[in-house]
Amino acid sequence: MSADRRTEGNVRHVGNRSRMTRRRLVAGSLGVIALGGVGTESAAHPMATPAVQSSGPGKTREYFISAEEIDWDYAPSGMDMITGERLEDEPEAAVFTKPGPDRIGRVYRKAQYQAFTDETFATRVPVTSAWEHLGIMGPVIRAEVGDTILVHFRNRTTFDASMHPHGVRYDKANEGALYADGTSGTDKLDDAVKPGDTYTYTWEVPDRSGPGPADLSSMIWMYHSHTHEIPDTYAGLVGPLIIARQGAADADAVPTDIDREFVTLFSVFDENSSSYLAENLKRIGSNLSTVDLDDEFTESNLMHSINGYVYGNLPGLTMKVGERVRWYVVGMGNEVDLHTPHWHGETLTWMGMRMDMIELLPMSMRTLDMVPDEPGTWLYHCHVNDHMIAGMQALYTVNA
Ligand SMILES: [Cu+2]
Repeated sequence: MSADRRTEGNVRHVGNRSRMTRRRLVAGSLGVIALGGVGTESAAHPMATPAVQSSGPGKTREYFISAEEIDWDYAPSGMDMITGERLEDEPEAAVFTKPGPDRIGRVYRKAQYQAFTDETFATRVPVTSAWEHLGIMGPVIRAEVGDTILVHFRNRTTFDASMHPHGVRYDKANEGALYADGTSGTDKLDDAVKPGDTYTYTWEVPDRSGPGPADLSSMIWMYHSHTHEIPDTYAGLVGPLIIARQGAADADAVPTDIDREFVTLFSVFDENSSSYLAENLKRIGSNLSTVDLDDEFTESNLMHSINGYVYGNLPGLTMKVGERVRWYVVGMGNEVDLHTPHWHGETLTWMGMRMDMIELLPMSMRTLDMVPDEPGTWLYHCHVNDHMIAGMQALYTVNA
């Protein structure tokens, strides 16, 4: 079946702190980002409504996206929304979220891709309630097979950055990745966009970039900065790219056989390796030469998050009974980033199989469908014990 739906679609430990030794990757400082949403308020219409040139198959979808520096709060409520306790009252949660001498706490300088309305980069495309759950991620970039995507990227961070897409078709001038690939001149300009500069990426969406025979009517790829990939992505420069099968989408490239979409990113953001480590240390009156870079400090900066939120702070995962809900679930990070997202209360289908969890490795990209039939507020969490304790938990709500 092509465009039709073949799908239909806790736990909390208070253990000791014997967490596994994690690698310290105290990288230097590099830098960068933010979130952008767009589009109509309709639940099915995500992001930035791109400027569309021409009509019919083969539209050109034009986006204006900048990398912005922001202060990001991993737990804006100050609460563990799973237990109802204050984070500071929970020893396990306080490890990651409580600021103090030589502890950054829960607010970090980060970078985020944000969508703007035009080439002036003056007016941000509003993030609608349907997409506030994207959190630290950049705006959804959308296309239908046959389209061309134009992204005007402005780097408003203090470090070189880029946009590197997965899955779509690009040449060497549009790959957005810096490495010794034998290219030179204009083929290098996309690799590292300087602070203040703008670069336009052109990405094509041929058949091989869209849903395959066993895929649903749409699928997800990721885009991220790949100038200094590790510090760039830990800084926050990552976002979703959703491609619909030709003929299976509306004028905005939104699949017509679903009612709602969610994108969730499971990643242990290693703030020790972010472009902003030095900046974050400076803010607590410390620096790389004076801070005690011991295991406890390193541990405190491993933010076990879903879309950049910990301990149930992820907002906006709200739907209704009977809706056709598509979940795009992705992973990112290091060897600790083996995640097993688990939905309480409902089931999903993936690749024609029924499940209530899915396995993720770094940069895994999965598309699942759900038709919720049991109302309630349900736990949605990584099932890896260590990750649960460290805050990789969220809630989603199914309204009757
Ligand atoms: Cu996990």
